[in-house]
Amino acid sequence: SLRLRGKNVLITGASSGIGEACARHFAQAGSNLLLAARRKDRLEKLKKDLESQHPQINIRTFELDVRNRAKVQATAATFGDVDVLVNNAGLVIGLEKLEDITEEAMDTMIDTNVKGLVHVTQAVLPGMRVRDKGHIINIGSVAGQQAYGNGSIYCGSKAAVASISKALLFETIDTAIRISEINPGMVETEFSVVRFKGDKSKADSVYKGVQPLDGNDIAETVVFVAGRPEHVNIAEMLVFPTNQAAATTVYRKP
Ligand code: NDP
Ligand code: 8X3
Repeated sequence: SLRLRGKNVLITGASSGIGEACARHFAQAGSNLLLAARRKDRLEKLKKDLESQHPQINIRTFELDVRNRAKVQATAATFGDVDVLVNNAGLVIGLEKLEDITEEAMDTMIDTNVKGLVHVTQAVLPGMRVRDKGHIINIGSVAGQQAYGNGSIYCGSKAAVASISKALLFETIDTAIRISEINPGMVETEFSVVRFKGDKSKADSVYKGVQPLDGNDIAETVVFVAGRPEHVNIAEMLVFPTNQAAATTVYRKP
């Protein structure tokens, strides 16, 4: 959409999967990019790649752990005006019963998926209010709408993202700021590799016999949502692969 040309788009978790695909699609739309993640080397590679394809856009990269509130605040002070914030950084650790989830895994999920999203939003939303414009797009999950066994903390963290997104709709109702929540179903990224701590065969088995979404499928919806006219807010979207019906219900070809 021409509407995204020259806009400043901040994407957290831009080093992989959905976030990286969003970076590519916003670059295609002519947006300037602020790319954040912990793995700066990956962001640098992505920046070089995108700069060669889209010499007219401006790209900056930020080594940023969204769990670090002070660092988020300090880094955000250098962003300038953010037109679109894609709160995408997130992860799941393990697939275990509640009583077996370690404190470390619990903290990592809640600190990243919930508190990290809040940290970045708190750093960016005040400027949007001053300018009375801006768009925050939160990446939730079907897991935030439907809990499943062995997913308690992750599902809870994404339910929190859903509640926060909905509360923000009220808190920005008298402004031109838009709040959107995009809830993907099964997307093949590094998500399952991270979930199973690098066990690639366990990760691959998640997608066996079914065609999952890929990062580009979600990036297309994010760019679509961001590219609507300013009086249109797509508040919520649930995006499944065709053979998925619910959080853990997919049809697998025998
Ligand atoms: P990936 O593992 O491919 O990407 C996750 C991204 O999050 C990476 O860029 C990672 O960067 C970043 N990240 C993780 N922790 C932090 C942190 N503390 N600070 C900053 N960045 C961080 O997975 P996806 O692309 O699939 O995940 C993106 C989002 O989509 C997540 O919020 C996930 O919950 C959600 N989602 C995924 C689904 C799926 O099936 N894949 C379905 C529904 C939702 P780095 O490690 O460099 O910091
Ligand atoms: C990711 C989808 O079902 O693996 O948010 O939790 S699921």
